[in-house]
Amino acid sequence: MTDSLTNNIKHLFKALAAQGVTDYVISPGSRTTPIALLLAEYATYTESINVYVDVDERSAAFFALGIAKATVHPVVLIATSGTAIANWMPAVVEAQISNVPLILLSTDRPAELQHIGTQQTIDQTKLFGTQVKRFVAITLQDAHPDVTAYIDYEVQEIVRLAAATPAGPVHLNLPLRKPLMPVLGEPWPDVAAQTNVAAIEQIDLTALTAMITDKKVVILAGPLQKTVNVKLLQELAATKRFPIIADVLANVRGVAGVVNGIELLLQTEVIDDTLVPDIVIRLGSTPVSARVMTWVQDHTVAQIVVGKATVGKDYKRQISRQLHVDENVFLQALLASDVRANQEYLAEFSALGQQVTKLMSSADHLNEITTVYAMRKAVSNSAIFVANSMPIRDMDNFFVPDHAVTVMANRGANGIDGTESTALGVATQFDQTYLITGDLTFFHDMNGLMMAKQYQLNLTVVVVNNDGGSIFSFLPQANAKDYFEEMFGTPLGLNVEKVANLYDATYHHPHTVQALEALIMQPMPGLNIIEITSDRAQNVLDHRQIQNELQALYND
Ligand SMILES: Cc1ncc(C[n+]2csc(CCOP(=O)(O)OP(=O)(O)O)c2C)c(N)n1
Repeated sequence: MTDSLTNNIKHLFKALAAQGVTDYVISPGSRTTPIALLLAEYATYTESINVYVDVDERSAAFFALGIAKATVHPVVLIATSGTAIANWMPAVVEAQISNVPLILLSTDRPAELQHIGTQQTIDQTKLFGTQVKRFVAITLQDAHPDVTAYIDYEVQEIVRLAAATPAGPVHLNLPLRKPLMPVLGEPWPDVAAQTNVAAIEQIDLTALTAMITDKKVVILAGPLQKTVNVKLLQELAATKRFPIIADVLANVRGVAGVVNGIELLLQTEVIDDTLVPDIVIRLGSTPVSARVMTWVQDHTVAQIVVGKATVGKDYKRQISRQLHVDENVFLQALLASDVRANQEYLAEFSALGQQVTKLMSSADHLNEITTVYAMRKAVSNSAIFVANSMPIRDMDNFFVPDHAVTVMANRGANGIDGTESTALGVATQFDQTYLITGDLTFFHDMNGLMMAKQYQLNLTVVVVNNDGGSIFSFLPQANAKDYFEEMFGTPLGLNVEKVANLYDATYHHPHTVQALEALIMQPMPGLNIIEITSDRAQNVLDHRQIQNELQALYND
């Protein structure tokens, strides 16, 4: 006969399913026993349920983050009590800032074993503090029908809350008393779905369109959630002809009127004051380019910020007007309006972005810049996950895709941790995924690579190996020559090929742009690691050279 533990856990899973949750990432442990066994049973008879087992909780959390980023749907994490769940923290922080829905199910010792020296027992109450949208403790071994009804209700509410804009993580702590074995092979209950109906939003843009017509208006598209329909944004560039300064994570590049390389253009001072906009319309979260935000601030440009998760997120405090509306509703209203852009302005502005691309197409030496440029050859409909440090900055300047691809990164807290794991989480949702990363970032989460083999995921990792952190060579501490290498450069001297062998990856080491592009442009099954040998000092010179070339184009 089914006991209360088994029955309540089944209700927990069925309540999650009632809200459309399908993906679970679980790490092994004893306290999770009834949850793990019933999840395995549930997945056996339910095709839509995907269970991933990852023995490293830090990687598991980033893997779940990757799935949730790619699906824009809550993903469940499950782990045992103690330090296991504390390992989730970095991914939880990233999810909180970048608005990714995660459902954290931590198992715990019961109340009578807390604070009295019990093994593997830590205080899990509100462990993630302000990083989660809600903390709830649920007792699963109480036979009272109210408890089961509460699980049906509250678990569905928790899923709704995680996904509600701005999305983010929620934490359910599950204290469990021994015996922990559930009853297997019994029928499962049905749980009725709670229906959530969102109001249909509208926005009146009469005042705004009058304000912006014929003005020098720029749309600044920062990193955008996958829920934003970038086709609307591209249509806006094509039909209304507003220039769009597009962050690499806006996924809107490759269309006329869309400008890339804003950081480089501002750094080289090739944008003169006649091109300063009257008004900036900003969508998406904080752009990769820090200079573009300073530029808007320095010229006291009026800034209109659109999007429920974006409003209130202007660290330059330059916002003139905030539109608390879904980005798609705004874009549709702007497309339907009779607003006109200043046509000369578009022509002058988009010529700038083309200059950066023109420079790239003549570069033929394999280095860090031409490596990110080669990523444009990524196969159609693939995903490119970009590591922090120099890869995201170089991609932001130089990447314009040849085909439709989805570019993602962990740009909430900008950590160099969990990178392979997030990329592999993304890889569960794409036929082909790429990761472009520096070597320190690569070694930081190399354990995450084991999931590629476990689940036959197709990931091509491009490791730019300059033996250390090259970003610091661009910063003032590079002048502290006596201490720089030890404290910032931090060369590890590790062997990428041996890592490839450890994780059964196919290793490649191209030495020319053509050889790299030939690898990138074809789908590659399984785990592939492409090492690009670089040099930190040379990388600084390469960046200076391209800045000089860009300036020379304008001085001619
Ligand atoms: C978890 C975490 N630790 C430390 C940092 C600080 N940090 C930023 S970039 C960087 C170096 C990264 O080196 P690498 O991955 O080799 O990339 P490169 O700088 O060479 O492009 C470090 C340590 C961080 N952002 N996140």
